[in-house]
Amino acid sequence: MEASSWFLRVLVVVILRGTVFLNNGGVVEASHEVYMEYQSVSAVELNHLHRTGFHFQPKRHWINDPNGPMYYNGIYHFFYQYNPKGAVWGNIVWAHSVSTDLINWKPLPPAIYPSKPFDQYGTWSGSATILPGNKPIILYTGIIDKNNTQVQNYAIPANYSDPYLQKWIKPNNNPLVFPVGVNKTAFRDPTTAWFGKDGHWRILVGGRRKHRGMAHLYRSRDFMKWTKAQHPLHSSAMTGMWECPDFYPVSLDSENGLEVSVIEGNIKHVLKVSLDETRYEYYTIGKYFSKIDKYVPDNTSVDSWAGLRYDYGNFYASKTFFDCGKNRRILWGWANESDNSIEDVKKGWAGIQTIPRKAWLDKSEKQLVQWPVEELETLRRRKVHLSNQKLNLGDHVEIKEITAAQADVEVTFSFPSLDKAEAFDPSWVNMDAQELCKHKGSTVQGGVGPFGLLTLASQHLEEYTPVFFRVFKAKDNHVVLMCSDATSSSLKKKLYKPSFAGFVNVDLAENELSLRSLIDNSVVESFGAGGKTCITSRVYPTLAVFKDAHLYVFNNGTETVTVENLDAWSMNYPLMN
Ligand code: DQQ
Repeated sequence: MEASSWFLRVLVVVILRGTVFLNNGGVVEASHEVYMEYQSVSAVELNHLHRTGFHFQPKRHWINDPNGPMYYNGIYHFFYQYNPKGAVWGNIVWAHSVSTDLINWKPLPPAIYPSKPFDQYGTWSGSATILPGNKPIILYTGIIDKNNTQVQNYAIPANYSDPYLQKWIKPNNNPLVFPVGVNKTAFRDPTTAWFGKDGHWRILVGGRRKHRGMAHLYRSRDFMKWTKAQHPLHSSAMTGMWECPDFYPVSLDSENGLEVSVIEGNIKHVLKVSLDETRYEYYTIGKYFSKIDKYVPDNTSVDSWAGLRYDYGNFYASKTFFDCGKNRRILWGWANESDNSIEDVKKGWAGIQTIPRKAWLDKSEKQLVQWPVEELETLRRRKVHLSNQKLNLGDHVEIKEITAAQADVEVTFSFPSLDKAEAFDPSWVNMDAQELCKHKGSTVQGGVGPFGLLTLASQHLEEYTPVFFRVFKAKDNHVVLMCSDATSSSLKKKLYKPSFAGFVNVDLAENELSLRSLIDNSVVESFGAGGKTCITSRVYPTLAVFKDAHLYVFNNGTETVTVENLDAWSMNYPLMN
Protein backbone atom coordinates (compact mmCIF):
# COMPACT_ATOMS: atom_id res chain seq x y z
CA MET A 1 0.00 0.00 0.00
CA GLU A 2 1.19 3.49 -0.78
CA ALA A 3 2.52 5.35 2.26
CA SER A 4 0.18 8.29 1.57
CA SER A 5 -2.96 6.14 1.47
CA TRP A 6 -1.78 4.35 4.60
CA PHE A 7 -1.42 7.69 6.32
CA LEU A 8 -4.86 8.86 5.23
CA ARG A 9 -6.48 5.64 6.38
CA VAL A 10 -4.76 5.84 9.75
CA LEU A 11 -5.73 9.47 10.06
CA VAL A 12 -9.36 8.61 9.46
CA VAL A 13 -9.21 5.80 12.00
CA VAL A 14 -7.49 8.03 14.55
CA ILE A 15 -10.08 10.75 14.07
CA LEU A 16 -12.92 8.24 14.33
CA ARG A 17 -11.46 6.62 17.39
CA GLY A 18 -10.58 9.86 19.10
CA THR A 19 -7.00 9.09 20.12
CA VAL A 20 -6.13 11.09 23.22
CA PHE A 21 -3.85 14.08 22.81
CA LEU A 22 -1.81 15.18 25.78
CA ASN A 23 -1.42 18.78 26.90
CA ASN A 24 2.18 18.62 25.84
CA GLY A 25 1.07 17.87 22.29
CA GLY A 26 2.33 14.25 22.33
CA VAL A 27 0.00 11.43 21.42
CA VAL A 28 -0.71 8.88 24.10
CA GLU A 29 -1.20 5.47 22.60
CA ALA A 30 -4.24 4.90 24.74
CA SER A 31 -5.35 2.03 22.56
CA HIS A 32 -8.98 2.48 23.64
CA GLU A 33 -11.31 5.41 23.39
CA VAL A 34 -11.26 7.29 26.67
CA TYR A 35 -14.45 8.76 28.13
CA MET A 36 -13.24 10.21 31.42
CA GLU A 37 -16.72 11.37 32.39
CA TYR A 38 -18.17 7.85 32.26
CA GLN A 39 -15.25 5.80 33.56
CA SER A 40 -16.58 5.53 37.07
CA VAL A 41 -20.31 5.81 36.47
CA SER A 42 -21.52 2.61 38.05
CA ALA A 43 -24.44 0.79 36.48
CA VAL A 44 -27.55 1.18 38.59
CA GLU A 45 -29.97 -0.79 36.49
CA LEU A 46 -28.98 -3.26 33.81
CA ASN A 47 -30.71 -3.31 30.45
CA HIS A 48 -31.25 -6.95 29.51
CA LEU A 49 -32.72 -6.35 26.07
CA HIS A 50 -29.53 -7.14 24.17
CA ARG A 51 -27.59 -9.11 26.74
CA THR A 52 -26.29 -12.37 25.40
CA GLY A 53 -27.60 -15.67 26.74
CA PHE A 54 -24.64 -18.02 26.31
CA HIS A 55 -21.67 -15.82 25.48
CA PHE A 56 -19.14 -14.89 28.14
CA GLN A 57 -20.12 -11.71 29.97
CA PRO A 58 -19.78 -10.47 33.51
CA LYS A 59 -22.92 -9.18 35.25
CA ARG A 60 -22.20 -5.55 34.54
CA HIS A 61 -19.73 -2.98 33.20
CA TRP A 62 -17.06 -2.89 30.51
CA ILE A 63 -14.89 -5.79 29.32
CA ASN A 64 -12.23 -6.01 26.65
CA ASP A 65 -9.28 -8.30 25.88
CA PRO A 66 -9.08 -11.96 26.93
CA ASN A 67 -6.03 -12.35 29.18
CA GLY A 68 -3.92 -15.31 30.27
CA PRO A 69 -6.33 -18.14 29.46
CA MET A 70 -5.03 -21.46 30.74
CA TYR A 71 -5.95 -24.99 31.77
CA TYR A 72 -4.53 -25.88 35.14
CA ASN A 73 -5.23 -29.00 37.22
CA GLY A 74 -8.57 -29.67 35.54
CA ILE A 75 -9.82 -26.08 35.62
CA TYR A 76 -10.00 -23.47 32.88
CA HIS A 77 -8.97 -20.02 34.05
CA PHE A 78 -10.08 -17.03 32.09
CA PHE A 79 -8.92 -13.51 32.89
CA TYR A 80 -10.05 -10.42 31.03
CA GLN A 81 -9.61 -6.66 30.98
CA TYR A 82 -12.44 -5.26 33.07
CA ASN A 83 -13.65 -1.92 34.40
CA PRO A 84 -15.22 -2.69 37.77
CA LYS A 85 -16.61 0.83 38.00
CA GLY A 86 -18.30 1.58 34.70
CA ALA A 87 -19.44 0.55 31.22
CA VAL A 88 -16.68 2.29 29.25
CA TRP A 89 -12.95 1.53 29.15
CA GLY A 90 -10.99 2.61 32.25
CA ASN A 91 -9.91 1.54 35.77
CA ILE A 92 -8.73 -1.68 34.15
CA VAL A 93 -8.14 -4.81 36.26
CA TRP A 94 -7.67 -8.48 35.42
CA ALA A 95 -11.07 -9.99 36.24
CA HIS A 96 -11.02 -13.75 36.76
CA SER A 97 -13.51 -16.56 36.13
CA VAL A 98 -13.15 -20.33 36.28
CA SER A 99 -14.86 -23.20 34.51
CA THR A 100 -14.62 -26.93 34.00
CA ASP A 101 -16.12 -26.86 30.50
CA LEU A 102 -15.39 -23.44 28.95
CA ILE A 103 -19.15 -22.73 28.90
CA ASN A 104 -20.33 -22.43 32.54
CA TRP A 105 -18.35 -19.79 34.43
CA LYS A 106 -17.94 -18.92 38.07
CA PRO A 107 -16.71 -15.40 38.87
CA LEU A 108 -13.85 -14.79 41.29
CA PRO A 109 -12.41 -11.55 42.67
CA PRO A 110 -10.08 -9.66 40.31
CA ALA A 111 -6.71 -11.40 40.16
CA ILE A 112 -4.52 -8.41 39.28
CA TYR A 113 -5.23 -4.73 39.83
CA PRO A 114 -3.15 -1.56 40.09
CA SER A 115 -1.53 -1.41 43.52
CA LYS A 116 2.25 -1.12 43.13
CA PRO A 117 4.58 1.48 41.63
CA PHE A 118 5.14 -0.82 38.69
CA ASP A 119 1.46 -0.95 37.74
CA GLN A 120 -0.26 1.89 39.56
CA TYR A 121 -1.59 3.47 36.33
CA GLY A 122 -2.80 0.28 34.74
CA THR A 123 -2.77 -3.50 34.60
CA TRP A 124 -3.05 -4.24 30.91
CA SER A 125 -3.08 -7.37 28.81
CA GLY A 126 -0.82 -10.38 29.05
CA SER A 127 -0.55 -14.15 29.04
CA ALA A 128 -0.01 -17.17 31.26
CA THR A 129 2.78 -19.74 31.05
CA ILE A 130 2.92 -23.00 33.00
CA LEU A 131 6.49 -23.35 34.24
CA PRO A 132 8.17 -26.71 34.97
CA GLY A 133 6.87 -28.17 38.21
CA ASN A 134 3.34 -27.21 37.13
CA LYS A 135 3.70 -23.61 38.29
CA PRO A 136 1.58 -21.01 36.47
CA ILE A 137 2.99 -17.53 36.04
CA ILE A 138 1.34 -14.50 34.46
CA LEU A 139 3.14 -11.81 32.48
CA TYR A 140 1.22 -8.56 32.02
CA THR A 141 1.81 -4.95 31.06
CA GLY A 142 1.98 -2.41 33.86
CA ILE A 143 1.49 1.32 33.27
CA ILE A 144 3.84 3.23 35.54
CA ASP A 145 3.05 6.90 34.94
CA LYS A 146 0.59 9.38 33.52
CA ASN A 147 2.53 9.36 30.26
CA ASN A 148 1.50 5.78 29.68
CA THR A 149 4.99 4.28 30.05
CA GLN A 150 4.69 0.51 29.70
CA VAL A 151 6.67 -2.20 31.51
CA GLN A 152 6.28 -5.98 31.68
CA ASN A 153 5.47 -7.50 35.07
CA TYR A 154 4.79 -10.92 36.51
CA ALA A 155 2.36 -12.35 39.03
CA ILE A 156 2.21 -15.78 40.66
CA PRO A 157 -0.46 -17.63 42.64
CA ALA A 158 -0.33 -17.04 46.39
CA ASN A 159 -1.32 -20.65 46.97
CA TYR A 160 -0.74 -23.31 44.31
CA SER A 161 -3.01 -25.76 46.06
CA ASP A 162 -6.03 -23.46 45.87
CA PRO A 163 -7.88 -25.10 42.93
CA TYR A 164 -9.21 -21.71 41.83
CA LEU A 165 -5.89 -19.82 42.21
CA GLN A 166 -7.87 -16.93 43.61
CA LYS A 167 -5.10 -14.78 45.00
CA TRP A 168 -2.14 -13.58 42.94
CA ILE A 169 1.07 -11.99 44.22
CA LYS A 170 3.08 -9.36 42.35
CA PRO A 171 6.58 -9.71 43.82
CA ASN A 172 8.71 -6.66 44.43
CA ASN A 173 11.38 -7.53 41.87
CA ASN A 174 8.93 -6.27 39.26
CA PRO A 175 9.05 -4.93 36.62
CA LEU A 176 10.86 -7.66 34.75
CA VAL A 177 11.24 -5.65 31.57
CA PHE A 178 11.70 -1.88 31.18
CA PRO A 179 11.13 -0.19 27.82
CA VAL A 180 14.79 0.30 26.93
CA GLY A 181 15.58 0.80 23.26
CA VAL A 182 11.90 0.65 22.33
CA ASN A 183 9.01 3.07 22.04
CA LYS A 184 7.90 3.22 25.68
CA THR A 185 4.23 3.94 25.03
CA ALA A 186 4.03 1.26 22.35
CA PHE A 187 5.36 -1.70 24.29
CA ARG A 188 2.77 -4.10 25.62
CA ASP A 189 0.90 -7.41 25.78
CA PRO A 190 3.53 -10.11 26.46
CA THR A 191 2.87 -13.57 25.00
CA THR A 192 2.98 -16.98 26.61
CA ALA A 193 6.66 -17.95 26.90
CA TRP A 194 8.22 -20.82 24.96
CA PHE A 195 11.36 -22.71 25.86
CA GLY A 196 14.22 -23.07 23.38
CA LYS A 197 16.75 -25.87 22.96
CA ASP A 198 19.43 -23.50 24.28
CA GLY A 199 17.77 -23.42 27.70
CA HIS A 200 16.30 -19.94 27.26
CA TRP A 201 12.71 -18.85 27.62
CA ARG A 202 11.38 -16.48 25.00
CA ILE A 203 8.49 -14.01 24.91
CA LEU A 204 7.19 -11.49 22.43
CA VAL A 205 6.03 -8.00 23.34
CA GLY A 206 3.96 -5.96 20.87
CA GLY A 207 5.50 -2.74 19.59
CA ARG A 208 5.98 -0.16 16.88
CA ARG A 209 8.90 1.78 15.42
CA LYS A 210 7.56 4.73 13.42
CA HIS A 211 4.88 3.03 11.28
CA ARG A 212 6.48 -0.41 11.42
CA GLY A 213 4.61 -2.85 13.63
CA MET A 214 6.80 -5.38 15.41
CA ALA A 215 7.01 -8.25 17.87
CA HIS A 216 9.97 -7.56 20.16
CA LEU A 217 11.72 -10.71 21.31
CA TYR A 218 13.12 -11.20 24.82
CA ARG A 219 15.10 -14.15 26.19
CA SER A 220 15.69 -15.36 29.73
CA ARG A 221 17.33 -18.30 31.46
CA ASP A 222 15.47 -17.98 34.72
CA PHE A 223 12.27 -16.12 33.72
CA MET A 224 13.35 -13.19 35.89
CA LYS A 225 16.20 -11.55 34.00
CA TRP A 226 15.15 -10.81 30.41
CA THR A 227 17.37 -9.58 27.60
CA LYS A 228 16.09 -7.97 24.47
CA ALA A 229 17.15 -9.73 21.26
CA GLN A 230 18.81 -7.46 18.76
CA HIS A 231 16.08 -8.00 16.16
CA PRO A 232 12.35 -8.46 16.60
CA LEU A 233 11.06 -11.94 15.84
CA HIS A 234 9.15 -10.32 13.02
CA SER A 235 7.96 -6.89 11.87
CA SER A 236 6.00 -5.46 8.99
CA ALA A 237 6.10 -2.00 7.44
CA MET A 238 3.11 0.35 7.57
CA THR A 239 1.09 -1.77 9.97
CA GLY A 240 1.32 0.52 13.02
CA MET A 241 1.29 -0.69 16.61
CA TRP A 242 1.04 -4.47 17.05
CA GLU A 243 -1.09 -5.19 20.10
CA CYS A 244 -1.61 -8.61 21.63
CA PRO A 245 0.79 -10.68 19.49
CA ASP A 246 0.27 -14.43 19.64
CA PHE A 247 2.77 -17.00 18.36
CA TYR A 248 2.29 -20.77 18.36
CA PRO A 249 2.97 -23.99 16.47
CA VAL A 250 0.33 -25.87 14.48
CA SER A 251 0.57 -29.49 13.38
CA LEU A 252 0.75 -30.54 9.74
CA ASP A 253 -0.52 -34.01 10.65
CA SER A 254 -3.54 -33.53 12.85
CA GLU A 255 -6.15 -31.18 14.23
CA ASN A 256 -4.65 -31.54 17.68
CA GLY A 257 -3.07 -28.49 19.23
CA LEU A 258 0.55 -28.25 20.29
CA GLU A 259 2.20 -26.89 23.39
CA VAL A 260 3.93 -23.62 22.60
CA SER A 261 7.44 -24.98 23.23
CA VAL A 262 7.10 -27.52 20.39
CA ILE A 263 9.41 -25.85 17.91
CA GLU A 264 10.47 -28.76 15.71
CA GLY A 265 8.80 -31.54 13.75
CA ASN A 266 6.11 -31.56 11.15
CA ILE A 267 4.78 -28.16 12.09
CA LYS A 268 4.28 -24.62 10.97
CA HIS A 269 3.89 -21.52 13.11
CA VAL A 270 1.19 -18.88 13.32
CA LEU A 271 1.87 -15.25 14.17
CA LYS A 272 -1.21 -13.15 14.90
CA VAL A 273 -1.17 -9.43 15.60
CA SER A 274 -3.93 -6.98 16.53
CA LEU A 275 -3.61 -3.73 14.62
CA ASP A 276 -4.35 -0.78 16.84
CA GLU A 277 -4.80 1.52 13.85
CA THR A 278 -7.59 -0.48 12.22
CA ARG A 279 -8.83 -2.51 15.21
CA TYR A 280 -8.58 -5.61 13.03
CA GLU A 281 -6.25 -8.53 13.42
CA TYR A 282 -4.36 -10.53 10.86
CA TYR A 283 -2.30 -13.67 10.99
CA THR A 284 0.27 -15.36 8.84
CA ILE A 285 1.29 -19.00 8.59
CA GLY A 286 5.02 -19.46 8.37
CA LYS A 287 8.25 -21.02 9.52
CA TYR A 288 10.02 -20.32 12.77
CA PHE A 289 13.81 -20.62 12.45
CA SER A 290 14.47 -21.27 16.10
CA LYS A 291 18.26 -21.15 15.95
CA ILE A 292 18.27 -17.58 14.69
CA ASP A 293 14.92 -16.65 16.27
CA LYS A 294 13.36 -15.47 13.06
CA TYR A 295 9.86 -16.02 11.81
CA VAL A 296 9.27 -15.97 8.06
CA PRO A 297 5.68 -16.00 6.77
CA ASP A 298 5.00 -18.36 3.86
CA ASN A 299 4.66 -16.66 0.51
CA THR A 300 1.00 -17.72 0.52
CA SER A 301 0.30 -15.51 3.59
CA VAL A 302 -0.24 -11.79 3.03
CA ASP A 303 1.81 -10.00 5.69
CA SER A 304 -0.11 -6.74 6.04
CA TRP A 305 -3.50 -5.53 7.11
CA ALA A 306 -4.96 -7.22 4.04
CA GLY A 307 -3.86 -10.55 5.54
CA LEU A 308 -5.96 -13.47 6.77
CA ARG A 309 -8.19 -12.84 9.75
CA TYR A 310 -9.45 -15.24 12.36
CA ASP A 311 -12.72 -13.40 12.05
CA TYR A 312 -13.81 -10.79 9.50
CA GLY A 313 -16.21 -9.14 11.93
CA ASN A 314 -16.13 -7.63 15.39
CA PHE A 315 -13.25 -9.59 16.95
CA TYR A 316 -10.09 -8.17 18.51
CA ALA A 317 -7.22 -8.65 20.95
CA SER A 318 -7.59 -12.41 20.64
CA LYS A 319 -5.46 -14.95 22.42
CA THR A 320 -4.98 -18.71 22.17
CA PHE A 321 -3.84 -21.30 24.70
CA PHE A 322 -3.01 -25.00 24.58
CA ASP A 323 -5.61 -27.10 26.37
CA CYS A 324 -3.59 -30.15 27.44
CA GLY A 325 -6.80 -31.74 28.82
CA LYS A 326 -8.16 -32.23 25.30
CA ASN A 327 -5.02 -31.66 23.23
CA ARG A 328 -6.41 -28.71 21.37
CA ARG A 329 -5.58 -25.08 20.81
CA ILE A 330 -8.36 -22.77 21.94
CA LEU A 331 -8.93 -19.26 20.61
CA TRP A 332 -10.68 -16.47 22.52
CA GLY A 333 -11.56 -13.06 21.07
CA TRP A 334 -13.27 -9.93 22.33
CA ALA A 335 -16.39 -8.69 20.48
CA ASN A 336 -16.90 -5.06 21.36
CA GLU A 337 -20.27 -3.30 21.15
CA SER A 338 -21.31 -1.62 17.89
CA ASP A 339 -23.47 0.99 19.62
CA ASN A 340 -22.04 4.10 21.25
CA SER A 341 -20.71 4.75 24.75
CA ILE A 342 -23.77 6.64 25.92
CA GLU A 343 -25.85 3.58 25.04
CA ASP A 344 -23.36 1.41 26.91
CA VAL A 345 -23.61 3.57 30.02
CA LYS A 346 -27.40 3.29 29.77
CA LYS A 347 -27.21 -0.50 29.30
CA GLY A 348 -24.79 -0.77 32.20
CA TRP A 349 -22.54 -3.19 30.31
CA ALA A 350 -20.34 -3.41 27.24
CA GLY A 351 -18.34 -6.14 25.51
CA ILE A 352 -18.55 -9.90 25.29
CA GLN A 353 -16.16 -12.71 24.49
CA THR A 354 -16.85 -14.89 21.49
CA ILE A 355 -17.47 -18.60 22.08
CA PRO A 356 -14.07 -20.27 22.56
CA ARG A 357 -13.02 -21.95 19.32
CA LYS A 358 -10.78 -24.86 18.56
CA ALA A 359 -8.24 -23.74 15.93
CA TRP A 360 -6.05 -25.91 13.70
CA LEU A 361 -4.25 -25.78 10.35
CA ASP A 362 -6.32 -26.39 7.24
CA LYS A 363 -5.27 -29.22 4.91
CA SER A 364 -4.21 -26.61 2.33
CA GLU A 365 -1.63 -25.48 4.95
CA LYS A 366 -2.46 -21.92 3.95
CA GLN A 367 -4.96 -20.95 6.62
CA LEU A 368 -6.50 -21.97 9.93
CA VAL A 369 -9.86 -23.58 10.54
CA GLN A 370 -11.95 -22.76 13.61
CA TRP A 371 -14.94 -24.40 15.24
CA PRO A 372 -16.85 -23.65 18.46
CA VAL A 373 -15.66 -25.94 21.27
CA GLU A 374 -17.71 -29.14 21.41
CA GLU A 375 -18.82 -28.34 24.98
CA LEU A 376 -21.14 -25.66 23.58
CA GLU A 377 -23.38 -28.48 22.35
CA THR A 378 -24.39 -29.25 25.96
CA LEU A 379 -26.54 -26.10 25.79
CA ARG A 380 -28.56 -27.38 22.85
CA ARG A 381 -32.23 -27.97 23.71
CA ARG A 382 -35.22 -28.23 21.39
CA LYS A 383 -34.15 -29.22 17.90
CA VAL A 384 -35.77 -28.72 14.52
CA HIS A 385 -34.65 -30.43 11.35
CA LEU A 386 -35.26 -29.58 7.72
CA SER A 387 -34.05 -31.40 4.66
CA ASN A 388 -34.42 -31.29 0.92
CA GLN A 389 -36.05 -27.88 0.97
CA LYS A 390 -35.87 -26.14 -2.41
CA LEU A 391 -35.41 -22.37 -2.43
CA ASN A 392 -36.22 -20.61 -5.68
CA LEU A 393 -35.39 -17.02 -6.47
CA GLY A 394 -36.96 -14.75 -3.83
CA ASP A 395 -37.98 -17.55 -1.42
CA HIS A 396 -37.58 -17.33 2.31
CA VAL A 397 -38.75 -20.15 4.54
CA GLU A 398 -39.15 -19.82 8.27
CA ILE A 399 -37.48 -22.21 10.72
CA LYS A 400 -40.07 -22.36 13.46
CA GLU A 401 -40.36 -23.76 16.97
CA ILE A 402 -36.99 -22.81 18.33
CA THR A 403 -35.94 -19.69 20.22
CA ALA A 404 -34.66 -17.80 17.19
CA ALA A 405 -33.08 -15.09 19.38
CA GLN A 406 -30.85 -17.69 21.03
CA ALA A 407 -30.00 -20.57 18.73
CA ASP A 408 -27.33 -22.72 17.15
CA VAL A 409 -27.95 -23.45 13.46
CA GLU A 410 -26.05 -25.79 11.15
CA VAL A 411 -27.05 -25.91 7.50
CA THR A 412 -25.76 -27.31 4.22
CA PHE A 413 -26.93 -25.78 0.94
CA SER A 414 -26.48 -27.36 -2.47
CA PHE A 415 -26.93 -26.01 -6.00
CA PRO A 416 -27.15 -28.05 -9.22
CA SER A 417 -24.28 -26.26 -10.96
CA LEU A 418 -22.21 -23.11 -11.00
CA ASP A 419 -23.26 -22.14 -14.50
CA LYS A 420 -25.33 -19.21 -13.31
CA ALA A 421 -22.63 -17.72 -11.09
CA GLU A 422 -22.34 -13.96 -11.66
CA ALA A 423 -19.23 -12.73 -13.43
CA PHE A 424 -16.62 -11.31 -11.08
CA ASP A 425 -16.16 -7.80 -12.42
CA PRO A 426 -12.40 -7.17 -12.80
CA SER A 427 -12.96 -3.67 -11.40
CA TRP A 428 -13.74 -5.29 -8.03
CA VAL A 429 -10.22 -6.63 -7.71
CA ASN A 430 -9.20 -3.68 -5.57
CA MET A 431 -12.31 -3.92 -3.40
CA ASP A 432 -12.01 -5.86 -0.21
CA ALA A 433 -14.66 -8.42 0.70
CA GLN A 434 -16.46 -5.97 2.98
CA GLU A 435 -16.83 -3.36 0.24
CA LEU A 436 -18.07 -6.00 -2.17
CA CYS A 437 -20.61 -7.22 0.35
CA LYS A 438 -21.82 -3.68 0.90
CA HIS A 439 -22.05 -3.16 -2.83
CA LYS A 440 -23.99 -6.38 -3.48
CA GLY A 441 -25.92 -6.91 -0.25
CA SER A 442 -28.32 -9.77 0.37
CA THR A 443 -31.21 -8.40 -1.66
CA VAL A 444 -29.49 -7.62 -4.95
CA GLN A 445 -30.40 -10.53 -7.20
CA GLY A 446 -27.51 -12.82 -8.10
CA GLY A 447 -26.93 -16.11 -9.90
CA VAL A 448 -25.60 -18.66 -7.39
CA GLY A 449 -26.57 -16.80 -4.26
CA PRO A 450 -27.06 -14.72 -2.32
CA PHE A 451 -28.44 -17.56 -0.18
CA GLY A 452 -28.15 -18.28 3.51
CA LEU A 453 -29.83 -17.43 6.79
CA LEU A 454 -31.82 -14.40 7.83
CA THR A 455 -31.05 -14.23 11.55
CA LEU A 456 -32.64 -12.02 14.20
CA ALA A 457 -35.41 -11.14 11.76
CA SER A 458 -38.65 -9.40 12.63
CA GLN A 459 -41.86 -10.93 11.32
CA HIS A 460 -42.25 -8.55 8.40
CA LEU A 461 -38.53 -8.23 7.82
CA GLU A 462 -38.21 -4.65 8.98
CA GLU A 463 -35.08 -5.94 10.71
CA TYR A 464 -32.80 -8.84 9.86
CA THR A 465 -29.12 -9.79 9.87
CA PRO A 466 -28.44 -11.95 6.83
CA VAL A 467 -25.51 -14.36 6.83
CA PHE A 468 -25.01 -15.60 3.31
CA PHE A 469 -22.88 -16.72 0.40
CA ARG A 470 -22.55 -15.38 -3.13
CA VAL A 471 -20.56 -17.26 -5.74
CA PHE A 472 -18.85 -15.41 -8.58
CA LYS A 473 -17.14 -16.69 -11.69
CA ALA A 474 -13.73 -15.06 -12.10
CA LYS A 475 -11.39 -15.61 -15.06
CA ASP A 476 -9.85 -18.86 -13.84
CA ASN A 477 -11.79 -19.81 -10.77
CA HIS A 478 -14.88 -19.30 -8.64
CA VAL A 479 -14.85 -16.74 -5.86
CA VAL A 480 -17.02 -17.38 -2.81
CA LEU A 481 -18.01 -14.36 -0.75
CA MET A 482 -19.43 -14.81 2.74
CA CYS A 483 -21.22 -11.85 4.37
CA SER A 484 -22.72 -11.06 7.74
CA ASP A 485 -24.49 -7.84 6.97
CA ALA A 486 -25.74 -5.57 9.76
CA THR A 487 -27.13 -2.91 7.39
CA SER A 488 -30.77 -3.84 8.12
CA SER A 489 -30.22 -5.30 11.57
CA SER A 490 -31.98 -2.57 13.53
CA LEU A 491 -34.43 0.26 13.12
CA LYS A 492 -32.21 2.23 15.49
CA LYS A 493 -30.38 4.94 13.60
CA LYS A 494 -27.07 5.83 15.23
CA LEU A 495 -25.44 2.44 15.14
CA TYR A 496 -22.40 1.05 13.41
CA LYS A 497 -23.94 -1.40 10.91
CA PRO A 498 -21.10 -2.83 8.85
CA SER A 499 -21.40 -5.34 6.00
CA PHE A 500 -18.70 -7.63 7.37
CA ALA A 501 -17.40 -10.13 4.84
CA GLY A 502 -14.59 -12.47 3.90
CA PHE A 503 -13.76 -14.68 0.96
CA VAL A 504 -14.00 -18.44 1.47
CA ASN A 505 -11.23 -20.57 0.04
CA VAL A 506 -13.28 -23.70 -0.54
CA ASP A 507 -13.51 -26.47 -3.10
CA LEU A 508 -16.92 -26.28 -4.78
CA ALA A 509 -16.60 -29.65 -6.55
CA GLU A 510 -19.53 -31.03 -4.55
CA ASN A 511 -21.69 -27.97 -5.34
CA GLU A 512 -22.28 -27.49 -1.62
CA LEU A 513 -21.62 -24.82 0.98
CA SER A 514 -22.18 -25.16 4.72
CA LEU A 515 -22.80 -22.57 7.39
CA ARG A 516 -23.09 -22.55 11.16
CA SER A 517 -24.41 -19.52 13.03
CA LEU A 518 -24.52 -18.98 16.78
CA ILE A 519 -27.29 -16.47 17.29
CA ASP A 520 -27.44 -14.86 20.70
CA ASN A 521 -29.63 -11.77 21.09
CA SER A 522 -27.08 -9.12 20.07
CA VAL A 523 -24.42 -11.29 18.45
CA VAL A 524 -24.34 -13.52 15.38
CA GLU A 525 -21.17 -15.57 15.19
CA SER A 526 -20.87 -17.51 11.94
CA PHE A 527 -18.60 -20.22 10.55
CA GLY A 528 -18.55 -20.74 6.80
CA ALA A 529 -17.45 -23.96 5.06
CA GLY A 530 -16.69 -25.82 8.28
CA GLY A 531 -14.88 -22.89 9.88
CA LYS A 532 -12.68 -21.66 7.03
CA THR A 533 -14.15 -18.17 7.19
CA CYS A 534 -15.64 -16.79 10.40
CA ILE A 535 -17.57 -13.56 10.95
CA THR A 536 -18.98 -12.04 14.14
CA SER A 537 -21.55 -9.23 14.04
CA ARG A 538 -22.95 -7.25 16.98
CA VAL A 539 -26.50 -6.07 16.28
CA TYR A 540 -29.30 -4.39 18.23
CA PRO A 541 -32.73 -5.24 16.88
CA THR A 542 -35.72 -3.37 18.29
CA LEU A 543 -38.49 -5.67 17.00
CA ALA A 544 -36.64 -8.96 16.50
CA VAL A 545 -36.06 -9.56 20.19
CA PHE A 546 -36.79 -12.48 22.51
CA LYS A 547 -39.93 -14.32 21.28
CA ASP A 548 -40.38 -11.88 18.40
CA ALA A 549 -37.16 -12.90 16.70
CA HIS A 550 -37.48 -15.16 13.66
CA LEU A 551 -35.11 -17.26 11.61
CA TYR A 552 -35.36 -17.93 7.87
CA VAL A 553 -33.41 -19.59 5.09
CA PHE A 554 -33.45 -17.52 1.90
CA ASN A 555 -32.31 -17.39 -1.69
CA ASN A 556 -32.09 -14.32 -3.89
CA GLY A 557 -30.18 -15.98 -6.72
CA THR A 558 -31.62 -17.19 -10.04
CA GLU A 559 -30.17 -20.67 -9.46
CA THR A 560 -32.39 -22.85 -7.24
CA VAL A 561 -30.69 -23.76 -4.00
CA THR A 562 -31.57 -26.77 -1.85
CA VAL A 563 -31.31 -26.89 1.91
CA GLU A 564 -29.87 -30.40 2.08
CA ASN A 565 -29.86 -30.52 5.86
CA LEU A 566 -30.59 -28.01 8.51
CA ASP A 567 -30.43 -28.59 12.26
CA ALA A 568 -31.31 -25.76 14.58
CA TRP A 569 -31.42 -25.83 18.34
CA SER A 570 -32.78 -23.49 20.99
CA MET A 571 -29.85 -22.67 23.24
CA ASN A 572 -30.01 -22.80 27.01
CA TYR A 573 -28.41 -20.39 29.47
CA PRO A 574 -25.17 -21.61 31.09
CA LEU A 575 -24.06 -20.42 34.51
CA MET A 576 -22.55 -17.10 33.58
CA ASN A 577 -20.68 -15.28 36.25
N1 DQQ B 1 -6.10 -3.46 25.43
C1 DQQ B 1 -5.24 -3.42 26.58
C2 DQQ B 1 -3.86 -3.26 26.03
C3 DQQ B 1 -3.98 -3.82 24.65
C4 DQQ B 1 -5.32 -3.34 24.22
C5 DQQ B 1 -5.65 -2.32 27.51
C6 DQQ B 1 -5.92 -4.12 23.09
O1 DQQ B 1 -2.91 -3.97 26.80
O2 DQQ B 1 -2.94 -3.38 23.83
O3 DQQ B 1 -6.94 -2.55 28.02
O4 DQQ B 1 -7.32 -4.01 23.04
